Amino acid sequence: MKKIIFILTLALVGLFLAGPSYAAVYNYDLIGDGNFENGLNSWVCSCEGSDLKYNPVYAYKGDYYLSLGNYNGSEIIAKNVTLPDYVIKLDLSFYYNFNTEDNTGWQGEDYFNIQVQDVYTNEYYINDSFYPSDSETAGWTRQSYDLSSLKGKFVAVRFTINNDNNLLTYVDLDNIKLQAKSYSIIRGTVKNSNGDILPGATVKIKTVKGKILWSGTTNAKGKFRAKNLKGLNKKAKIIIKESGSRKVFRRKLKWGNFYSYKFRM
Ligand SMILES: [Ca+2]
Ligand SMILES: [Ca+2]
Repeated sequence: MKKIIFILTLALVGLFLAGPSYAAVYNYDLIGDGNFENGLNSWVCSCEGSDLKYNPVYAYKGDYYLSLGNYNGSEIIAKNVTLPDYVIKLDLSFYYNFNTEDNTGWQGEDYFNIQVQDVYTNEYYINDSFYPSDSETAGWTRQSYDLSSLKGKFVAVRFTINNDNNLLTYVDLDNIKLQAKSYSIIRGTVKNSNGDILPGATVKIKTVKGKILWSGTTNAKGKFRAKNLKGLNKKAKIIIKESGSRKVFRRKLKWGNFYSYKFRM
């Protein structure tokens, strides 16, 4: 019995140590409460509780959002995040609504700034500012940054709004996410028009521009499993050939997803 428990423990520790690096597919958020639905305790914030606004109609997601700025000085919200070294894709994204009275065209002291900074070396990987002269957004606007090259680093993600003493600027923020994503998998079953499974069918998965992402054949059960697929902003082409017939299917392919499709020739 002891031996069995020991082996089970080893297996569990092994699973834990392996972590998501061996998991087939994952897509999860590293920020935590970027939706501001549970207060500001998980953030470092040089702001005020009153900056957290309740408005289920206006909030981009949920009931709350954060409104920074609108007074003489700067307000900052930040969080340190460990970026795992095993991930394939890292995407920082958020929704913001930039409002300003200071539309003078002068790029001065009113600005909205986004930083991703190395906690150890202080190097800035992202240091991006929006000014009143860049004009207001007409409602919630999505902004995103590809942080894939930063895997394994420990970074501060920081949003700052600065104002001078007249003509105020503020930014509403919601739905901040830092998604860690794997490659994707497409599992397919190929059948002919009669509904019979088709073993040995050739399958090629390509980008719309024709670059091959995966190729293989269906097994004895007419199934294939395409692994390690890069995410695309467009649909992928899935080209299936079997005894003289050829058919092209188009299916969406994002990062970190498991897709299961049936294909009828
Ligand atoms: Ca929210
Ligand atoms: Ca101003």
